Amino acid sequence: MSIIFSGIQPSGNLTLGNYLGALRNFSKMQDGNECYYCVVNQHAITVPQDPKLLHERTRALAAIYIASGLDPEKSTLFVQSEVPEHALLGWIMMTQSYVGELERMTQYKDKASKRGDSIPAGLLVYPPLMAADILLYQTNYVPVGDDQKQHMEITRDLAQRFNRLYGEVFTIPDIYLGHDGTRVMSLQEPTKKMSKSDDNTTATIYLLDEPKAIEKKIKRAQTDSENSVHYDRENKPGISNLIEIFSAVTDRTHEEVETAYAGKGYGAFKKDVAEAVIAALEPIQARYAQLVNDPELDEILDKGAAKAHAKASETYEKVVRAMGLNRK
Ligand code: AQP
Repeated sequence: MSIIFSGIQPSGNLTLGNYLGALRNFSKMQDGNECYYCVVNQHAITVPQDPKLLHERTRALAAIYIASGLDPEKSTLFVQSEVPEHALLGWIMMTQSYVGELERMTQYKDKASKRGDSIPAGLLVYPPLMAADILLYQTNYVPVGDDQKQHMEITRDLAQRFNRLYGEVFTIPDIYLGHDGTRVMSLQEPTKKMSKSDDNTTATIYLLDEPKAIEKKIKRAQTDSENSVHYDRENKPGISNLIEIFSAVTDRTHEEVETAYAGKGYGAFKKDVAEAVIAALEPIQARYAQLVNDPELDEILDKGAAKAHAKASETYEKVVRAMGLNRK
């Protein structure tokens, strides 16, 4: 049995990238493992958020977790801000981090470059908070998309640094990557990842998009002029992205997809990609609609926060003692 932790920010409407890269792996791991899945709302406030929207999206994200197959009887589902040890250990991990290593993070550089002179300090210290999230549960595996590799490396570095200085407190976690869909790209700029905060909404498939919208976005997805369904990430990023999406939702290899569409052209392929994505999202959307306003969701999150707190406080207590922060 392994301990699994992962989180998603309620910083926008969830995308097909969040689903294929992260969410759908969560439910696959819940049998035989001890799983903690978190709505990381304290990460979301590393950039400004509208309080009303943040509140709504936190609840919506929890409902999407369950709608995507997470079983609250098997996994612990909770909201980050309701387990205070995340912020407490987050501060301690910040004190163990170097400004230079934080400034080298690609996500920090990307997000900071869009904010002129007013770069929130929270963007810089995002990785030590993420490290705290993971280390509190003595996590073995973290299912995340490929874009989080660098943050996972710094998490491991911080854990190893801490253990060297203060004794063996933390388990060193490993990243868990699925197969296809670990980096779903923008439909309009396929060299950039699909992101919930992209201003161009035609570039992104949202999990709650209507079938018509999905069809339209895939039809308009940027490809090339060759009209040949062939996987080549470097030279044909648009069509390769669609092949990856199609492979991921239909459980087929790239080769099988290439063979099936040999000589068929992009129009027919895009139509089938859209149908497959719509079919994959339909049951999630139906379950989400039932759950989002159900008081049962609050019960699940209350129980989840209590269970997560019980586990997190054990680790936090060890950290406090190891560092001499205890009085008695
Ligand atoms: N395009 C993607 N392909 C595969 N996986 C992805 N993930 C995100 N985008 C893709 C995975 O989703 C999980 C949750 O991500 P997050 O909420 O922590 O934020 P993020 O990675 O920064 O995702 P976004 O959509 O780009 O959010 P914003 O725009 O708010 O920054 C992670 O496991 C991530 O790998």
